[in-house]
Amino acid sequence: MALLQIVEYPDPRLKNLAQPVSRIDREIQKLADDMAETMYDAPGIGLAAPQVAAAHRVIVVDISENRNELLTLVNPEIIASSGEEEMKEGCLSVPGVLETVRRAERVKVRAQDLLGRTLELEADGLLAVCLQHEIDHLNGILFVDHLSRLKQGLIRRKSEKRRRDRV
Ligand code: K1U
Ligand code: ZN
Repeated sequence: MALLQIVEYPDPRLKNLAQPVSRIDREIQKLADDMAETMYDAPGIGLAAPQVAAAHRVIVVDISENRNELLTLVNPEIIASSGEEEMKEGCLSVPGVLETVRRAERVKVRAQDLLGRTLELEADGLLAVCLQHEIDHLNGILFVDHLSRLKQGLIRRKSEKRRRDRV
């Protein structure tokens, strides 16, 4: 397994639409393994392939306290949602920023596992929020895109300064 570099906002690669996975081969399995290692190391509760510069529709999620309930989803899609909820979110691609985002309270997600089996899962609370956040990444949407233009401008400037100061 290997640690991957996380792409940071406002890198334009985060705006790209990730492509559906047509065959779950060794490359996809290795990507998923490396993404899980990268998520646990960060640490984070989720990670989407575009965040490690891979344009595939793959996400990993683990919201468990003991960090031992890994969910790896290929081609995940939200097939039903209901309610509304506001929660504070962070993003490994937007370090140092925590903002409240309004999303659906409950979601039903259809996806494939790494063996290509189709699964459906229903989620609420933090898992529902995390799944929506990660599936947004596959569609080139960041949590900052859910905020006001004013906040987006402030976060963009903060992120650009952070990148400049690091070089
Ligand atoms: O996709 C990402 O950037 C990962 C992100 C997921 C997420 C967090 C909060 C709400 C929705 C989605 C993170 O994991 S940010 C880090 C984080 O939340 C965390 C880190 C360590 C322990 C607990 C949480
Ligand atoms: Zn994120």
